[in-house]
Parts: sequence; C-alpha cells; structure tokens
Amino acid sequence: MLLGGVVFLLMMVFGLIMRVAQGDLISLDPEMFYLLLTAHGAGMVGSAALSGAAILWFFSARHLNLRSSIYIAFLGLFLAGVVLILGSIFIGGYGGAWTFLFPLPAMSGGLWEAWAGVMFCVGYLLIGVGFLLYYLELGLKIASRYNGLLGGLGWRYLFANNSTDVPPPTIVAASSVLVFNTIGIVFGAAVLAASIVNLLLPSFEVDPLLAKNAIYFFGHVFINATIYMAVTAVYEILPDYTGRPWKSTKLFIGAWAAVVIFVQAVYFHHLLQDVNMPAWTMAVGQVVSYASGVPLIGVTVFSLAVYIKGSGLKWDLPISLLTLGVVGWGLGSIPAMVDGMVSVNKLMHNTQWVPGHFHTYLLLGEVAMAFGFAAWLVRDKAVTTLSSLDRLVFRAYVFGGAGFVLVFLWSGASSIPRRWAVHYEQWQLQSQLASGFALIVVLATLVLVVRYVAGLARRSQ
Ligand code: HEM
Ligand SMILES: [Cu+2]
Repeated sequence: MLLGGVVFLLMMVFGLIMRVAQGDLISLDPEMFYLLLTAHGAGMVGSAALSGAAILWFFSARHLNLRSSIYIAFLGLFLAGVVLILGSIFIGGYGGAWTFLFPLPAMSGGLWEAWAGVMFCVGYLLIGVGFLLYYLELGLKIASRYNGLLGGLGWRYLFANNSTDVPPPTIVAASSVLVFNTIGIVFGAAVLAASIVNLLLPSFEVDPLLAKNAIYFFGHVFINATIYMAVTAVYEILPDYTGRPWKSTKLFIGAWAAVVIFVQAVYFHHLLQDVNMPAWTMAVGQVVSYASGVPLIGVTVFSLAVYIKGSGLKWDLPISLLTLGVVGWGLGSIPAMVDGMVSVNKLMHNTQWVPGHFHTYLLLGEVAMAFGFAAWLVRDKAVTTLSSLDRLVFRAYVFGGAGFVLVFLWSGASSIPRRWAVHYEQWQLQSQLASGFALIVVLATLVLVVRYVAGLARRSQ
C-alpha cells in the first residue's frame, strides 16, 4: 500500500504538470508531455492494480490459506516490470501511451527506437505473468476450499439452491475477478508477444484491427478489475462499523455473475469508432454499456446505502474514503454510459470527456478505496471520529477531485480533444482551472500518504 500510495502521488504530480502545460502556465517540450502521459497512464493503472491486488489478497487470506511466497513472487515480477517500463520511457524515450496501440511502438517517427518499445512490452508481460501467478494461487485455494471455482463464484447456490457453504462476498468477488481478469491478461499477453516479435522482426505482420481489439479488451478488463478487487475492502470493513455483516445474498451473487459477463461484453464500446467492425458489435456495445450499470449501481451503491442507513455508523477517515470510493465509482459510470451511445461516441470519444469519466471512478473511486483501506490498516482504535485535520483533508480531496473531473467533462463537452500536448488559447481556461483543482488533490494526497507513514511508524513502535 505504501508503494502504491507513493506512486499515486508521484503520478498525480506528473498529471498536474501535464494539465499546467495544457493551460500554458509553463512551457513543456511536447516530447516530454508524451513521456509523462505514458508514465502517468501506465503508472496509475499499475498502482491501481497493485493496491487492488493487495486489498483482495489481504481479505481473501481471512478465508483462505494463501502462500506469502506467491505474493512475494508477484511483487517481484511487478517491480521488475516497473523498472523496465520506467527505463523504456525515461531512458529509451518511449512515448506511445500506456495502450501501446499497434503499430505505434514500432512507428515512433524517430522519437524512440524499437528496443524501447520492446522493453515497454516486456515490462508489461512481466506484470501480466505476476498477476497470472497471483490469480492461480487464489484459484487453487478457492477451488479446494469451496468445492471448485463454481462453488467460489457462488453459482451453485444461485442455480442449484445448494445453501450449504455459501462463499462470503470477498470470495465471490475474488473468484469473479480471477475469471475475467485472467481471460483479459491472456489476450493482452498474446498481443504483447505478437508486438514484440513484430518489433524485432518487422516482416512478421500483425493484423492491426485484431491487435487493437485484443489490446482494448485487455485494457478495459484490467482497469475495471482494479476497482472490483478494491471494493472487497468495503465488504470486509463496513461491517466493523455498522455491526451488520455484508451478506452473500442471491441478489449479490447474481450481480457478480452478471459482472463476470458484462465486464467483458461492454468492451465493445471501444469499437464504436471502428467503421470496419460489423454493426451488431456497436449495438451490443451500446446495449451492454447501459445494462452493465445495473449490477453496479443497483446493487453495490444501493446496498451500501441500505447497510449504512440507520446503523448509527460513526464516520472516521477510513470509512469516509471507502464510501467516497463506492459513490465515485457509481457516479463515474454515468458519463461512461453516455459515451457508450453510438451517436455520442462518434462525437465525444477522442475528447477529454473520456479522461473525465475514468478519472471519476479511479481518482474518486479506486484510489479513494485504496487510501481508505490504508488508513484503516493504521487506524488508531481509540479514535472513532473525524479529527479536524482528517475532515479538512477529506473535504479537500473530494472538492479538488470533483472539480478536476468536472472540468474534464466540461472540456470534453466543448470538444477539446484528449492527448494533445499543446492546447489552443480558447481551451486554456479549462486547463488552468483544472490545474488549481489538481493541486488541491495533490496536497490532500500528500497528507494521506504522510499520515499513512506516520501510522505505520506508530504501529511498529
Ligand atoms: C491529481 C490527480 C490527477 C491528475 C492531475 C491527472 C491528470 C491527467 C491528465 C492531464 C491526463 C491527460 C489528459 C489528456 O488526454 O489531455 C491524464 C490522463 C490519464 N490519467 Fe490522470 N490525473 C490524475 C489522477 C489519475 C488517477 C488517480 C488515475 C488512475 C488511477 C489516472 C489515470 C489516467 C489515465 C489512464 C490516463 C490516460 C493516459 C492516456 O491517454 O494515454 N489519473 N491524467
Ligand atoms: Cu472500456
């Protein structure tokens, strides 16, 4: 969590620099902008994945006998991947974005050489292998404890009405995530391997449309998985506060079953701009993007409200951040669904509307959950209320974060494109306002990290 928190903070500073540069408040070499953009995208997604994985492992270990050696191997592969990725960006000059869209790693316009692209892809592969190991261990232990993966998913209870040994919510979540994220990572690994061969032997050709589809399937599923892993913190921690255990009801298990399918099927919304994809894929993309909001908003956000209501819960920093995470996640899905409409997507997809929606469910979603979990780990049990510093930091994070994402959405609605290093003068007001909000988020996050470190130090005494 410490590693994740520090990297979140550093990447936020990179984000702030990009936004300040777009507002023309500093002059930044566009080449540098794309290095920062690449590092920010890969670093944020990586830290979200790392913190999500730490949370899921921590709570799964309450129910399973997991081997720490596997986690250490996972962490080792992860760190080795990070070193290669950072090297490829800041030494090799790779600036082709975290999505490594084929054939961009190979066609740098002279900005970086093939080896930098290879290094980036190999870094990703190492992280992917680490995750496969991680999920394999979870899968093995779940299968042996809950009578197969179907038992862990809870589907036996759902369909066969077998109510003995119903898996707890964390196990349902773990089983679901390991199924869909393993599929996603395998697609990602396949296209990474093909891209690496293509970089080394250009005569080995890759079908660009197939590569794009595989990359976006992987990317979409992987980033979603980070939130689905982190939300287990809510299932496990909230009951400590409300005295009401989070239950694996049929509705809950059914919603997770839907997530396993939908999280894969909604990736079709990444095809809405591809004129050469068949029309039915667009129809599926639109319909499923809408439908996928139901298990999330309908079940998680609604259940959270029901569990909290009338429970006499005392708000402290961890529970405030965790609740913010769920609310931000739910709210962020709304602009995502809007963008999932074919007619809107044609107009908005390459605008800042898109960073607007995903910063909502990441910055105010996954990251809030991760800091909530971290604050809970080091909480002082004697303190059951929000201190005035906690309240200030929490409010600053919400205020800065909400302002920051709203400006992205406003920019998108005004057709300001995403991923442009240099903005026209007419666009700079938004970038400047966003920089102010971003600075507030960075400062609040700094306090959260410092507070966590102080908590760790206090506990180790
Ligand atoms: C203070 C907080 C943050 C700031 C100031 C910030 C800033 C930015 C900026 C300026 C961009 C480029 C927008 C454009 O395309 O014009 C961006 C993209 C992105 N950000 Fe953030 N961000 C922050 C937090 C986060 C968090 C918490 C995450 C994920 C956990 C995240 C993930 C991403 C991703 C995946 C991209 C897309 C990169 C790409 O287009 O290749 N950001 N961010
Ligand atoms: Cu997606």
